[in-house]
Amino acid sequence: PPRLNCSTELLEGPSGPADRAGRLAVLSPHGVRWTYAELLATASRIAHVLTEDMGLVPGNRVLLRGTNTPMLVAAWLAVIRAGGVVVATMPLLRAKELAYVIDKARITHALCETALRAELEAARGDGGGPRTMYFQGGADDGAAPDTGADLDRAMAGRPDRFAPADTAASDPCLVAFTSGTTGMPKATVHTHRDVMAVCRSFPQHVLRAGSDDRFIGTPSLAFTYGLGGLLLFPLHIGASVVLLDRASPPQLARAIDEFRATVCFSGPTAYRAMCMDPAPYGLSSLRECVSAGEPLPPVTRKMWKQRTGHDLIDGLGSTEMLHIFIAMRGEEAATRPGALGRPVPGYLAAIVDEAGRPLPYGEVGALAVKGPTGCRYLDDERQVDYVRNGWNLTGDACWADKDGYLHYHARLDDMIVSAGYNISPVEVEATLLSHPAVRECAAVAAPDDERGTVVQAHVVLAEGYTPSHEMVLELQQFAKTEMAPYKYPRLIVFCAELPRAGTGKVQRFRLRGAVAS
Ligand code: 3SK
Repeated sequence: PPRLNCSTELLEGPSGPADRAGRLAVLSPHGVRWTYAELLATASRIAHVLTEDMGLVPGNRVLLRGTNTPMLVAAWLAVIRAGGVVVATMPLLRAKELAYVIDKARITHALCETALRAELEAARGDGGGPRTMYFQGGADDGAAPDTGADLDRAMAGRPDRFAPADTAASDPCLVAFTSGTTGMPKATVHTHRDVMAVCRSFPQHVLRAGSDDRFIGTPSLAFTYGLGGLLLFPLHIGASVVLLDRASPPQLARAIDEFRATVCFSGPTAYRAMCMDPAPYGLSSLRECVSAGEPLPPVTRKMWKQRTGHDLIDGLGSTEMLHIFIAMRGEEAATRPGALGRPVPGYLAAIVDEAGRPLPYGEVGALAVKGPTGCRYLDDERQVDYVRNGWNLTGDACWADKDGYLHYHARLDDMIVSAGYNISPVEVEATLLSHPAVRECAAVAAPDDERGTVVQAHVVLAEGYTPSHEMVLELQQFAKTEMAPYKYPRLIVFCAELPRAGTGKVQRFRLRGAVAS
């Protein structure tokens, strides 16, 4: 419809609030268990504070800063219900990065978890910055109330209904920042209609979930992968979601067991770590597990199947497109080894050359996608590089087979060209990960006088293995027997961990130029 406030569909469902009022909506390991009626009441109270105490008017941009908690979900819905635009930020952001967001997105208001206030206050500086209120994060575990939580106090006694702002479907409701894996994050703008479009594409056509499901996962709600998987998709179908403010792989595994979660959204590194963890957490409640954010190595898919009996759904998405636009269910993976999947219904994909011409099947080129959630950058001249003739160039290099399955090659920025060979870091990483000594790894190009660049692998060793010259030789020998030898990592760096953005994605630009063993 031309008039649409997406908070209404998310909070009330297609047939009104009475239909789902008593069902559980959000839960947390700190004891919160809100029904849909309680979530609607909390979001409504926050919307009253935003408009009546903080002076929010439709179109204002509101920075949200918090870990994944029921209160953050309520704040997200409240801003949109009041006609504001949510600008959610990663909890790990420092003052300088927050100041960039405040300036770039022209933030007028902010809602922040009390535990994360220091960096936001530093970003606001003496000039005051956005009008800000603080909340406690929704803990209900008997902890003493935080005296700094002025939002929690202001909400008390406010009406538990708030008439949603009369917004157009094409009005912006979200400004999402890209993860900054290559440098300065870009701001992407999404509308109420975009939000409903992602709820009706991947979850309806690929994920098989219903109102009895219980969602759980690791990505921050500030990353659009987490926003979809842990807020939009469960609420849209009236299911429940467990929100983890801390979500290391062991914490995730414990919570899956404790809450009997059925649908999980996470990334390859966490799935792999849960497989390697000797703790005997039962993961038997899980039915549907989605992996995105980073390419899924075939060995991780295999390990997960052995550990849980379930196939992973692999997806490729982007902040620019809001959520997943190419995906494959695990059952298909058996007959399509190595494939990434096909366009999610609603989206089209093409592999094109530099001039935007379609390439023949089998040839690696730039991935272009078209769909209902296409990208609009906020004040950014890079728009012309990213969107051409209505097609979004995602920055990924892929190839397509004759049946329309896409195969991932690399991020275009990350491709390694060595002695004239095009090498995919994804393939090098997948190979090294199939060696038992390798827990995590990332391959990048390192300068080399003779070959231009060579493959440099950064390796986190699994427990029980130690860095040594012999280990370098063993991994190199292994790589040469598993792949065409020109792809083997001529340089190997051992490290304790890989540098990652708040989304969990490896920040390869920080690995380039590292000194090898
Ligand atoms: O950036 C990504 O990898 C991603 C994946 C799935 C959904 C959304 C995003 C941003």
